[in-house]
Amino acid sequence: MTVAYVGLGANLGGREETLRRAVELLGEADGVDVLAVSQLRETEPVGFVDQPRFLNGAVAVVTTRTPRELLDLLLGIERALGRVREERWGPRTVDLDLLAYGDEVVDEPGLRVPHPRLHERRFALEPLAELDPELDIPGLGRVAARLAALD
Ligand code: GSY
Repeated sequence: MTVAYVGLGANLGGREETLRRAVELLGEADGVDVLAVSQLRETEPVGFVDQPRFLNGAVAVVTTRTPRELLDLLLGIERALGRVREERWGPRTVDLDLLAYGDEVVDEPGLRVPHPRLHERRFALEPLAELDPELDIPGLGRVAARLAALD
């Protein structure tokens, strides 16, 4: 059993409803139990800024799935909730990112854990710090300290 963290994001359609449904589907999947869900917060778009504001959060799960199996589940939930692969930095109906998986580091085609841009993303670090400020992410250190370093 491993504790993993999944980032939640959406900036199209019924954002909150979609993210709540994503968490439900995650909890209904085999080998995944939801431990905690952060608040959902409105955030300014980062990167491509000319797009609607995002709703972002994070969820902690305990899982018997491997990182690849968990990623496949996240992609399946995104598809079930109507996500089509839009432009890379553009708006999206739902975005589920595998942010961290225990203390494991994975670097494979299509799968990098911890998420390679986590250290620079306030919209991902803030909900993680809410779930567990002491969370120690391989290569990053404690999330609360990382967040403070962004200030
Ligand atoms: O996977 C990240 C999608 N994304 C976001 C996001 O989730 N939140 C904010 N605030 N900006 C973003 N830019 C991109 S791309």
